[in-house]
Amino acid sequence: MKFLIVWLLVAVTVTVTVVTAVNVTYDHRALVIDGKRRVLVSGSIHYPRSTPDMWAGLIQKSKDGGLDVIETYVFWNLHEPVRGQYDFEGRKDLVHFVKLVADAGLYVHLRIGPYVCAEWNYGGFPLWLHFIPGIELRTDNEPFKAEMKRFTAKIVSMMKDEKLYASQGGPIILSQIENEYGNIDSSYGPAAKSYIKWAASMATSLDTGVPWVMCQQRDAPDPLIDTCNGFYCDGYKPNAENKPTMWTENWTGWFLSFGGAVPYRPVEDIAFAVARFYQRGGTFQNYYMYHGGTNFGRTTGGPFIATSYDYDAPLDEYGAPRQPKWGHLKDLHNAIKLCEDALVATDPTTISLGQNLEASVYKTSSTCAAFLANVDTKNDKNVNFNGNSYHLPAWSVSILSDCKNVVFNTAKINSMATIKRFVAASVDDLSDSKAISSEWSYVSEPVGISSNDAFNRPGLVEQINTTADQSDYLWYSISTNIKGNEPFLHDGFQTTLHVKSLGHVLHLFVNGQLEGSAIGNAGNPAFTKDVSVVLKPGKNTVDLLSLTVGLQNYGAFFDKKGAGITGPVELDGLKNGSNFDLSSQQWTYQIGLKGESQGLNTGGSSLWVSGSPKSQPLTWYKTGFDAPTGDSPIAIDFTGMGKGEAWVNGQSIGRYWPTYIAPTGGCSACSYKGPYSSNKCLKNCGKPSQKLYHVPRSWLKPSGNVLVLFEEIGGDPTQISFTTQELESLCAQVSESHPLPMEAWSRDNPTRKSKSTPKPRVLLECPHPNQVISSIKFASFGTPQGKCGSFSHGYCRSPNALSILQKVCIGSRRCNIEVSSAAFGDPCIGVVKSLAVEASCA
Ligand SMILES: *[C@@H]1O[C@H](CO)[C@@H](O)[C@H](O)[C@H]1NC(C)=O
Ligand SMILES: *[C@@H]1O[C@H](CO)[C@@H](O)[C@H](O)[C@H]1NC(C)=O
Ligand SMILES: *[C@@H]1O[C@H](CO)[C@@H](O)[C@H](O)[C@H]1NC(C)=O
Ligand SMILES: CC(=O)N[C@H]1CO[C@H](CO)[C@@H](O)[C@@H]1O
Repeated sequence: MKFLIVWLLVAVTVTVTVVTAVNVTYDHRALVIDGKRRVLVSGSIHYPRSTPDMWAGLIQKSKDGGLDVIETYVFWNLHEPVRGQYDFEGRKDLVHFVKLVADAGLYVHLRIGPYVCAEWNYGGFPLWLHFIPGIELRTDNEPFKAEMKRFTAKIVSMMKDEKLYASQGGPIILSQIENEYGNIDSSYGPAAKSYIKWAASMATSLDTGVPWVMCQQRDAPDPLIDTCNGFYCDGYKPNAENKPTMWTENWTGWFLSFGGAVPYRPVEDIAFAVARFYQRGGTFQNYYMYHGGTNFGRTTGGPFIATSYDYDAPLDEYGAPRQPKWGHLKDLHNAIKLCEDALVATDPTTISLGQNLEASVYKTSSTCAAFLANVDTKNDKNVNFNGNSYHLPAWSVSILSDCKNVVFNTAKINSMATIKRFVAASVDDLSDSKAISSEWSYVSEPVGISSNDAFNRPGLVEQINTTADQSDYLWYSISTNIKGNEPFLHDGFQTTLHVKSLGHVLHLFVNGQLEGSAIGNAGNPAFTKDVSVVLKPGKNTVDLLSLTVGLQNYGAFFDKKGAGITGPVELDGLKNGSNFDLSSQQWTYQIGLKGESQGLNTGGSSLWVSGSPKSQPLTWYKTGFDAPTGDSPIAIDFTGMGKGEAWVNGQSIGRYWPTYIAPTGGCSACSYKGPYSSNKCLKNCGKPSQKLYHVPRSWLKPSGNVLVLFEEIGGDPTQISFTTQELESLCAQVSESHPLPMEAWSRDNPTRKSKSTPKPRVLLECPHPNQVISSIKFASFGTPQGKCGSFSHGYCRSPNALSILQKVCIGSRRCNIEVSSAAFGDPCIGVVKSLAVEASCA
């Protein structure tokens, strides 16, 4: 409690700052804030993908990582689930999020959209839009434009009421209207052009006092700035001479799909892309994502986007810095900021230093900064520049903040690395079991129609039109009376059922038994499923449970992409060669599950029966549990379960699906050198796409928590366990040839602070303030090899590296040591040596 009071006092003092209006404009070089051109670094954090109690920490770690701007989309379907009924509570509290960014002293780029893509359900559009008569989405259509304008104006006026635009003294310096429409606008014909003109003038008319941008929109009308999205944007030139070069989405990694391997992007390549962008005249770039987070509930787009939206971002799904990505990009941002005065003073002069070698110089009478790039994908090169010689590794950029000294090279990582693992957490100190609980209760979900709201239709219906996305689930049910002499029966009562579906998942029951399942994939959600079935004399029921796994979020006319069993549904061949078609018969439909309408997800209701039947399809499970101790982030390891959704104290942690396994191929070693693409670097091949699911600490009480699962295909809940994220190792590997650490350079005078010649240093720091370095697992000065977790000595090594590191580091939270022969003795004269260290904290 004491802690809380102190914290409140601090919060109050911080927020009572004087607000003054800030004038944001732009010219051909940069955004101009209060008359001064600025070089800005931005990062995306989507507020609903974390919890409000995580926000301040995420924003602070972004600031510590060298960001100036936080960018977020606004999620229309979250804020207006029913037309005219708004929701800005909890994770949806946009105003609170923007204010926290302001409290940290950072700016906001508010990308209203309101189409946002974002791997978010239906691209952020509320599903009710689809049912407005005469509507056509994202084109010059009056009903659509009326809705888009109403929502955009609503968000702008909320921001204005809270004085959140820079023009009012708030943090918002930029806003976006529409989103990547230029990628697909040709499909919409001439109406696309008039729609974009309308969107630009509608946005401008809302009079925010700050500039608007459109991303991936070459024809963005004045005064909107057209900006670039992509893995690289260094060739981008805006569509008018008076607009700055801005990069609104630089993909720090890529998103995960159920059924896919886990994508990652090496930091040397991101740093290269960002340095190239500023080298060639860019002044604003945004990391998409800086923190990806979690797709809680049913918010993922798709189909098949996973619940984790980690994105290999500099802050991991749980909010912790991903090292060395976070640290290396921080060093890059510092290096760019050292050059800011030169960057904004003039346009770059670019000169070739040879094949694949390029220097860009920003020089005025009083300041000079240079970027030297080697875009060769294989060979390191030595170049001469301004009378000095520089070594440039392949696919790298060196930044010279005074046109002479290298303060940073994108391929040389000085930052420490960490290895983190999720380890089993016991909820009960007295027991050795890793299981969350051995005491479960359950409710069986009826197979087929159980609700009074069920309805009949002749023929098969499209799913999204029918459910309006009120649930993932739609039952298609039919019964037939079998006499035994039907022409589709073979060998007694045996036949085959053929079901054709637009996707995404199907569970097929005959006479109450699960006879088979079918799943599509992200690339092709549709499928045909053939199941051999045995019917019986008399009445037989066929119950098809069709599921969506996130609605389409991208592409021209994505909103019209259907799902569900649109047929045909047939039994095996008749004597005349055709199949027996059930498609056009009378079907009975039920939207959603009985348990959903009974509110079983909250754990309430008196229907629960104790025990836990194993591997039973369509079962709700419930247990109580105590929170794992400590304050490390928590995830549930769902190994043992099939597919379903999970709720903690009534809040959905998302869809779980540990049985959807990534293909075995595609995970071979990936080099950061050469152009990146979304499937270039993959890990976890042949393993579940996602087995760990984030449980936010703020959703838990110390004890008396309720966990509910709905399992579709069958699993054993006594196998699932809590894990917590723990640090296994801290590492660093720094060469004598690396640039000096950032602390050696001064912002006011971009040349070195001290006249003596300092050396590169290794810096280790335990992330947790209450921990100290407890052991040095490995240390080698010389020619060590390998990487964090598997370092080994090379042919040359100093005999005393381990004892020196032990002496300097053990017992301290951070330690710092020069990488030089002066510190360690010279084990191989004339060879460039490095220091590699692996340590642990406790
Ligand atoms: C804002 O800055 C622009 C350009 O720097 C200038 O033309 C304009 O007058 C300024 N507006 C205000 C309200 O100060
Ligand atoms: C949904 O219903 C509308 C109106 O009946 C129809 O035009 C549209 O094609 C349907 N969508 C799908 C995917 O079947
Ligand atoms: C085959 O027989 C079925 C059932 O008698 C009938 O409905 C169908 O039209 C026939 N198909 C052809 C191609 O004759
Ligand atoms: C054109 C393209 O691929 N756009 C993607 C850029 O990345 C964002 C975020 O991952 C996606 O939402 C876009 O679809």
